[in-house]
Amino acid sequence: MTTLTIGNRLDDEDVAEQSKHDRHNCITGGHRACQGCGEALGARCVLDVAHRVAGGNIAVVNATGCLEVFSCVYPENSWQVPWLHSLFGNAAAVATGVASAFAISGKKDMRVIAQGGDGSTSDIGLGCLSGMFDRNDDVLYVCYDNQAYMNTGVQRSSATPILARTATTLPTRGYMGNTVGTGKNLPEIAIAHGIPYVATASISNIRDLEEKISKAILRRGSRYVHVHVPCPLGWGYPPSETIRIARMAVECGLFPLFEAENGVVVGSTPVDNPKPVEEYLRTQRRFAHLFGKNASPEAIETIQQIASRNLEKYRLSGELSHE
Ligand SMILES: Cc1ncc(C[n+]2csc(CCOP(=O)(O)OP(=O)(O)O)c2C)c(N)n1
Ligand code: SF4
Ligand SMILES: [Mg+2]
Repeated sequence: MTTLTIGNRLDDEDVAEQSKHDRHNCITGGHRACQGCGEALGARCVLDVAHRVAGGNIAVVNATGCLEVFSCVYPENSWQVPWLHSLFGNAAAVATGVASAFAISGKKDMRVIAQGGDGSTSDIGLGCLSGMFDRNDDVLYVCYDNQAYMNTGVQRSSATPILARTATTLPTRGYMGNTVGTGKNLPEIAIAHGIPYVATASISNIRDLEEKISKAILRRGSRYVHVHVPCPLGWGYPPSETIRIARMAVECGLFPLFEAENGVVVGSTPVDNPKPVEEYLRTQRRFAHLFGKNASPEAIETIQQIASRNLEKYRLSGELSHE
């Protein structure tokens, strides 16, 4: 059964979970995310479809970060699923414990989801996450990547793009923002562990995101999904642009969409006529110093090379793609 909003002309099985009138609504409205928050939308899409596919048998462990802070300011709480706040760095370890507790008490249908921002996932929580992958613990870990520590005031994380301005990478004379040659690629690190399932997803492609989560939630062992979630406050753009900016990141090759199983990339979403990265960079104040009177074509070219390498590496128009 569908609502009378967008998608109501489609058959039931083709309708996105978010268009169904009986979606579980795991995160109710009334929370305190900023207007246009990509992370709030991403988490809602992930959890509603996971809840459907797992027949309601999900429990969620959440690292400290915007998602946790905006959703549960005491005494209020937006969560409509069993939900546990861990520390900033240990969501993967806590989730492992929760999964073990369900297994030991015979609740074999329960699926555990751990979720955190890019800071908790790629920096302080990476040790716990790597341990979880190493043991192949039965948890789906979802990283909502807004490319900085947003909750504490937009500090750099190891997922912050090179040359971006953050509160701790302020461009000054002779310094163009986040240093070229730094950073980590979390999906690649996850793939290197050889875990059963790894995927990247974007809130600009909700069907693809829902498909990947539907697949990931039903598998056993460690699974990792990395979701690109633009942040209007930290990136410096109007809230109404969140989806367009997320889409542009995919369309220029800076955020490739792919899936991997047991350490091998098995599919990717093709990009027809990739856009120049400049179009994407110009939409956000965090890159404004690369344009204007101190324009740096070399810096833009450096970022373009990353996008071009991604397009080639993940064969976004080649034989591995889904088309
Ligand atoms: C051990 C520890 N260090 C620092 C903090 C402060 N802190 C809370 S959230 C956060 C940043 C979260 O960044 P990220 O994981 O990217 O999530 P986002 O807020 O961007 O969604 C920090 C530094 C903390 N809670 N615990
Ligand atoms: S700062 Fe960014 S991630 Fe945090 S609630 Fe606002 S828009 Fe969302
Ligand atoms: Mg973040």
